[in-house]
Amino acid sequence: MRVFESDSIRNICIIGHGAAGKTSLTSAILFDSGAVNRLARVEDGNTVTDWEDEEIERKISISCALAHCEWSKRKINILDTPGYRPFLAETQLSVRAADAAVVVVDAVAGVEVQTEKVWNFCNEYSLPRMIVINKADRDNASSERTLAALEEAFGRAAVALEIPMGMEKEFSGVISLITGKAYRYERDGSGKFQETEVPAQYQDELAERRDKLIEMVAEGSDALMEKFFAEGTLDQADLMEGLKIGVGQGSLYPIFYASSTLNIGIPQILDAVTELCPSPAAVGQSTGTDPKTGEPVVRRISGQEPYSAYVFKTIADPFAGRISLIKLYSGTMRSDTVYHNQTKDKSEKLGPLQVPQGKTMVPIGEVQAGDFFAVTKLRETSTGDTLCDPAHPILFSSVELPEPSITFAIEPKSRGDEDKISNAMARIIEEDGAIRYTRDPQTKQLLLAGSDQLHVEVTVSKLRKRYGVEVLLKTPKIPYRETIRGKADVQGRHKKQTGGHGQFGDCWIRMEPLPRGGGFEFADDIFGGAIPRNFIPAVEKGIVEAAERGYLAGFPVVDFKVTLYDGSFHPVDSSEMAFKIAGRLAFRKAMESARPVLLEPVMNVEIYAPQEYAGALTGDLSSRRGRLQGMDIKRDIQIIKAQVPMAEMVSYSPVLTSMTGGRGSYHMEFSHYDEVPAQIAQKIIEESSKDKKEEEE
Ligand SMILES: Nc1nc2c(ncn2[C@@H]2O[C@H](COP(=O)(O)OP(=O)(O)O)[C@@H](O)[C@H]2O)c(=O)[nH]1
Ligand SMILES: [Mg+2]
Repeated sequence: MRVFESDSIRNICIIGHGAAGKTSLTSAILFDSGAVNRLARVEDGNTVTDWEDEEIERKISISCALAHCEWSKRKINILDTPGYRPFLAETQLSVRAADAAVVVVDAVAGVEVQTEKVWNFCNEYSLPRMIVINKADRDNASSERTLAALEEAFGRAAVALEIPMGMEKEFSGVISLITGKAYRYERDGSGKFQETEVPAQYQDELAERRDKLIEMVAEGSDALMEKFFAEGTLDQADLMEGLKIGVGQGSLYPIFYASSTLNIGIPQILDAVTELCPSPAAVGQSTGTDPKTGEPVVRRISGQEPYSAYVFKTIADPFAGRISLIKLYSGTMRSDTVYHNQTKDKSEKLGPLQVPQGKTMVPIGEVQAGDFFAVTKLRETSTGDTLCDPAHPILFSSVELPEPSITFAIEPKSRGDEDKISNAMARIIEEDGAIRYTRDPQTKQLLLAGSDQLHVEVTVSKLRKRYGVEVLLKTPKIPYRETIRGKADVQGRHKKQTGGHGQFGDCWIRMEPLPRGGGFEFADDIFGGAIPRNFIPAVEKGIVEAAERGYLAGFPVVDFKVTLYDGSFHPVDSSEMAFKIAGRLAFRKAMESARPVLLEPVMNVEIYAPQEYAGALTGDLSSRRGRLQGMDIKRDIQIIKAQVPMAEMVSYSPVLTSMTGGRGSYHMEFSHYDEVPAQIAQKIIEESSKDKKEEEE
């Protein structure tokens, strides 16, 4: 493997809505550039970048995958990314690492929900973008409609640099506005094409579009504007220069056409990647922070600078172990060398550096600034870490992944597998930071949370296939709680005479509600030694323990205050144990008259869907006891904000999917506890006494 300098490298991520053809485009790129010797297909499960078992089986991209090729003596690093919502965290990681994005849209479907989402990821990093209208060969593919949708979504800056020759079954190639030539392709997947003069029927359109393009490009720079005014046009070199500036500064999103499966239009896209997208050297610098002061630190992307690198992704490979994908920002890195992990403040030896082609690793002795590489079996290093020269410290910012929106309980099929699950989950989380694995302290269930049901199912499938643990997915138990609405003033008295020593404890308590979230308060109001000091904590302990076990339905009692104000004791028979029991008795007696109620967790929910579904969605929410908090519209996407009891949301994900044809998504987080309406509470209480009976039987 050759070593490439930073001006000969392009780092691109291929992003877009699911099924737009990103993996197929990557496959065609690898074939046309000679990196692989066959045009692999998603359907055949043999593409370089959908290499994980889960991806092959489901025929969708789940993780981002790194591949590379050479084109015009440049090395192009390609990150193929998922486009389905449950896996967009991976896409975020890729966008973070790339220097430019190729946004793929389907020529039939146009701009879709996740197209906008991934576009916004690029906005966050001011990433230069080009657009590929793929599937130009499909029935109902339309150039006009797709261009209009792109312009509407992304503005006038989205501008075609090509005219497609025919669409749908007739799609046979492209005409370049830059070269003014036509490229006519074989339709056999070979990628063979002929460069020809532009057919007569396209000549007027070409001239008109080219003039418009030149004018637009000239607007992007003062120097070009002057030339344009002086000569009425721009020559080829100036046009290219202007396009490059426009793409680099994000004022221009050039559009190209392709059929990835018929292998049409790819070389023109690769020319554009190498000529218009910035190399790391052209990007110039990367900003991080000083680990001590938090002040910004700028690092030039150059081999002359001290080394600095960023770990953008980890793969938990069951055979190779942990694989770290790394972008080297500055300096040079070599195989089998000790480097400093600034994030963890530890040194770590990197073994052989490797260049991944999907799952295949090619060893490389050294890597130059701007390039990507992989290294296996790092101990200390995880996704988001910075490696750098400790004498020139810098920390690069990592990606903040979205919080999960759906939670399942998992139960091992065989008892005793819990430790195995914990170990396996720790590894899965290394590669998928959008998964959460916890144990609910109240319900004691193991909880697996992800962005979507599919996300959780894929994780369960990884557990089975990679680590041999089978688990069942269950609806998580709702962590209900109990509280009181009224006050009580009661006595708890424990007296027992067994053989020699008796037991005696006696206390008087007042119980009253606290505001929501108030927890538990205990006040000691004993005067004159009615209960000796050393027994008072025992009374409190008895109450706390009883409150944890619940009164109505076995859920912990919260938000109440107990004041211990009187009692009595026996000089011989009183003990801590006796006062603990007295406390417990007092608690239960107080609950009888303090009007106990059930509390349930209520979630803040945000739902995103096209406007047309707003009515149906809000209707559904009110049937789930939801309270609408507000509506918002962000470009055609309706945002519905509501507060909904958690119990009503556990099965929401599939419902939303079916109600919106997969176009809706939602996010929720815990808001507060609220009283359960009486009728529903009654059912929960009945259920719990049934459960208890079953347990006892
Ligand atoms: N007709 C046609 N089908 C395509 C084209 N590109 C991809 N596909 C098909 O569309 C589906 C999704 O493609 P894939 O590359 O997995 O999309 P991704 O989710 O964006 O990676 C697969 O069945 C592909 O065979 C294309 O240019 N034309
Ligand atoms: Mg894909």
